[in-house]
Amino acid sequence: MLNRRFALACLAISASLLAACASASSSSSSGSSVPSISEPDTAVSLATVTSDTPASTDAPTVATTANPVPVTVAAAPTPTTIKRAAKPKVVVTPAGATRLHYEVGPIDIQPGQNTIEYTSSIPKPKVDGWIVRLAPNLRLADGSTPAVDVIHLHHGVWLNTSAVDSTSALPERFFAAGEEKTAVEIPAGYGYPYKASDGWMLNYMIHNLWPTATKIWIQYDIDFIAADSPAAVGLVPVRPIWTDVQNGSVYPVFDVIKGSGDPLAHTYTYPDDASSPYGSRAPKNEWVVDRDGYIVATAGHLHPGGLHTDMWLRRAGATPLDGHAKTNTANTAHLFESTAHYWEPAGAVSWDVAMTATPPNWRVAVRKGDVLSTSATYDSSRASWYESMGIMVAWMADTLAPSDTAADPFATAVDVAGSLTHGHLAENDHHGGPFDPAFNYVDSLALPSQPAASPIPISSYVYSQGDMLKGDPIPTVTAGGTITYRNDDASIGKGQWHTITACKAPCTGGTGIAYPVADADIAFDSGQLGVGGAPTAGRISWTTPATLPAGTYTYFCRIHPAMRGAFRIAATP
Ligand SMILES: [Cu+2]
Repeated sequence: MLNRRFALACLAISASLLAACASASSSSSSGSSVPSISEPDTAVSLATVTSDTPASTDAPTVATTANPVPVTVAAAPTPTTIKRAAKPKVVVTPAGATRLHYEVGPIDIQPGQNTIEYTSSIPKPKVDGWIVRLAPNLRLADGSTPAVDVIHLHHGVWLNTSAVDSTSALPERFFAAGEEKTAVEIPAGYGYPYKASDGWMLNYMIHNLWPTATKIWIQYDIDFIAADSPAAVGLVPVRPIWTDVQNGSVYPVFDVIKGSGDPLAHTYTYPDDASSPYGSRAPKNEWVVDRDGYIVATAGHLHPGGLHTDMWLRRAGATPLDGHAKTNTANTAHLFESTAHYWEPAGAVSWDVAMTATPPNWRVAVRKGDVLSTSATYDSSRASWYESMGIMVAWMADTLAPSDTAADPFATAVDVAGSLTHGHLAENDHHGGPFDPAFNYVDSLALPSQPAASPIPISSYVYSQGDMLKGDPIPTVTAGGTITYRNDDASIGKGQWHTITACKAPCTGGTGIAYPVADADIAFDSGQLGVGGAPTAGRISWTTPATLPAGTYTYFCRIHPAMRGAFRIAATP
């Protein structure tokens, strides 16, 4: 009971106890405390320019171009204990490039935050030049990388407001990452041209899984070749081609329901397996190539449960190659599969994953009028995956670099295996699942019933009836009846949005990046109860389906997965 009280206090009352909860339930430093140390020199206020590292950017120097020596990265995202066979890229700073380290922050993160935010400007290089690699991360005030089950980057999109995006009526989206922390590498001989006068902004969604405030810094390392550097001579410009199964949407997501999709493969591919994914509108996952050119690189972004994203090319009248075409789709070549490699011991259920990117010599010739598209495939045997994404950003050039050759994907198979963009990350090591003594969840199946309140409020991160940390009787209605939940935390601050999401009973394991998941055989999900635009449901209440058969149903909050509860449908009054 002490444990239960302790945990309840964690969830409901005390920020200082919460810090203890978070660190007790996490194997690495938690995001819940803000040490009173002075900030590092590079950290300045939001939306101002931090220092470049090294400071020589304004007058760039190139160590050597005659005998370039790859420099092993010191400031790369947290490395790297490889637990299983995998071959992540050896990350080196390309010849002639300088690694510039930038941070946006401190960003004040409110308890339980899961909001989409924008900055009007972010730090960027001070001189004209070329970007050849980008890698993201987060850090806390003490410099540590937060554990992913404590706080993480749901997604970040870097936008160039001085250019128009090629595939959507938006500023040019030139880099995106989520908690899979995909690094983008543009192959040797190419670069993304950059002007110091370009405007940059950042769209980011930081997910705080615990009800405690903190501060966070978004970090990004840019490998940069200054325009007046000898290494810049002859570089071929590339532009970002953003493909996305929900391209142009403010919050480009879709749901994968357990058991849906291909019944043999136990996978769900969006949009292929969705019924009317785009209604009567043009498919959002397609882009008509606007001029002849060459795709020189791509990599994918997806969420837990995701298995791979794929890039396809459709060409009128072309004959696809056997084994390298899209099933049941004429004239379509498979360009690349970005594969999710899970270090997660439980499999494809967490952020303990890295994506593959195209190999350095991969070049594909495309023609004006070809249709480039993407799809995303998720596992649908283990769980439902709500608010999932499928994005592939490609880099396209008008001409090839000297001595490069490109393949016609209808003449030569180009869907070769990729290489991982990074190795295992230590911040993904708290998996959850086994009993956690700090959170003594009650087995709801063994508890008696009580009449369900109407509605059942959710307040201070507690389901007022049936919360598993309270162990009180289970709110119950007779079959055919419904139970309504109301989120009374929804309007606190910028919004504290809870869900009621089915997990397999008893759903009492410790919280981590791999537990709980929406693995109940009868799936239900309330959406994020709040009124705040995406990602909220636009309402603070949710009612259980009247069709649920008799039984005891356990659920969790997808946003704050330490929140657990249960309700019951009785066969007879
Ligand atoms: Cu919640």
